Amino acid sequence: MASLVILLGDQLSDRLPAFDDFDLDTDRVLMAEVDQEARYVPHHPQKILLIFAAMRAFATRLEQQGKKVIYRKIDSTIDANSLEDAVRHELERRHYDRVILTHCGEHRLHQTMRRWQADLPVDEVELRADTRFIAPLSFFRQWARDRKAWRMEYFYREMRQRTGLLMNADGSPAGGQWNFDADNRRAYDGNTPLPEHPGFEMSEATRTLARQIENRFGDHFGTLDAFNWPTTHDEAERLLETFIDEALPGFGDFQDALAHGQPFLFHALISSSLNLGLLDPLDVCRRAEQAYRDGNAPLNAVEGFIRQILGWREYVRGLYWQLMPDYAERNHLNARKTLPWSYWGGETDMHCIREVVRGIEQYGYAHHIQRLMVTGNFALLLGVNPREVCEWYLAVFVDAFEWVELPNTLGMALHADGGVMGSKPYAASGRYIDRQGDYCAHCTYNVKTTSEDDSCPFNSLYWAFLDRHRDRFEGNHRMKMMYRNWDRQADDRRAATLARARWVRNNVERL
Ligand code: FAD
Ligand code: DLZ
Ligand code: SF4
Repeated sequence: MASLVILLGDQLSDRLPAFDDFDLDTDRVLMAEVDQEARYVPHHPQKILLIFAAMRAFATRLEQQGKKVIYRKIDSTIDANSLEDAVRHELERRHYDRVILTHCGEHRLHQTMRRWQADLPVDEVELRADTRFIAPLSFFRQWARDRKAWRMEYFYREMRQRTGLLMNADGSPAGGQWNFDADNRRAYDGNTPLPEHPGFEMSEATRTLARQIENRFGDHFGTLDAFNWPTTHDEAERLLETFIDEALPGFGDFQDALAHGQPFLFHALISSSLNLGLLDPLDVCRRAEQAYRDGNAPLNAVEGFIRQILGWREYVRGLYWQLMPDYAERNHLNARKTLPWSYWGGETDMHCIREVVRGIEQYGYAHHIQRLMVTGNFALLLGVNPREVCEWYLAVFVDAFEWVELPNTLGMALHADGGVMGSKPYAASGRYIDRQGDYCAHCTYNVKTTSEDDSCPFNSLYWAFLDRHRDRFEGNHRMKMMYRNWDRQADDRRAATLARARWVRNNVERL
């Protein structure tokens, strides 16, 4: 029985069940760099380079294990625009009894693959689980079925119990508390030394690939010059090790910080490695826990870090597969505006937007608070249509795959799911951004005022957002205080705020 195992660019793990019964004599692996996957949104050139370089390195690793790999490079002479073309071409070239797939990370491709059983000239198409997650999809499904309201915090507690991570022998959480979120909100003090991230040397072959990508996808937003993402399991391991030794102790305190000229702060930069399969999430969590048990990192840092992976990352994946495809269509706040040009690098005087977008252009990266409270918050307050915002997030980050991008963008940042991801929108004025760091000190806008010509655009937009959606949010007990503050203001002051917000919304390209 000859099998053809299809491996996608974000499935680079040899521990997948797709390899369980791999026969070195008869079976083959197919990997293909294809235009369609690189173009269905205009992916950042660093994302394309990362995926292709990692795929090539992984193919070599499989060959070293004795597996036969058919690898289609992007400049291959075979006319294969899509993954389906590449599979079909191989099935026409050689006889196989069976095609083996791994559950992919996106509904679009999942639907296509489900059709392959009927469409492809092969007897059997078998879809196997993606076991690179800590919670199987069936676990989330059961968990979700048992409750009316889903909250990450409760899912996370079950995951802690299930894995034993940061648990005492008596079943209580380490430190007597499940969550140290309140200890994760300091602005960066400028004194705590910042970690140094390892540099990854590009091979000559990767340099050549970079030039090809430049030529082929040069019209996509983003530059390649500062590319420094791990493309192999060993490099990802080095990145993780450095993070745990140097940055994890500061991760807790400064998790929500924003600092001018510092795109990485104490963040791990491991999301692309996790999502591609170069790191294993449970192993990452265990390593962080060990740092706490050894007295090398404080609990607020380790719990905060583990919560992101064991909690948020697993939760959004479960939620995505539970709610797709309808989830992608949601637009609870009826947001219709188009994305400002500044998100694609267009000129703006808003320092926070400029700084975050410049970081994305250079690295294909922004940390969580930049994504949520700067670019996400601004799109939410402006009322930009979720589809456009989601496409932007999917395109510009090296770690973006729809299973993780969509719930974070549509749900967490835009509240377009009506409160599935979060019980209240993450709407904030410029005061929040000012409190978390020094962006505002570098800005021509005045973060202290609301309705002047030079007032921070976030300020008036924030109040106008509350005003516009009063019917939806006034009854939310977590937002009562905000409405009280708004209602307490004098009528003429509120009118001036709304007038400024109207101007901002109508003149976004002039900000
Ligand atoms: P750290 O801050 O060091 O965190 C460690 C790890 O925790 C991350 O590598 C990641 O795997 C996990 N994690 C943290 N927060 C989340 C979260 N909210 N959801 C899922 N996992 C999380 N993450 C992606 O991997 N891909 C995306 O496309 C993506 N899109 C996002 C869009 C928006 C609007 C927002 C608000 C967040 C998004 N995130 C996404 C989550 C998070 O911002 C990134 O995982 C993180 O910034 C990656 O950098 P890091 O590895 O330095 O993370
Ligand atoms: C994102 C991406 C890109 C840019 N290119 C490829 C590719 O050429 N071949 C491939 O197998 N996968 C690629 N990917 C990753 C897929 O788009 C990804 O597997 C799906 O979006 C599901 O997560
Ligand atoms: Fe951003 Fe407003 Fe601060 Fe300027 S003043 S950096 S626009 S929050």
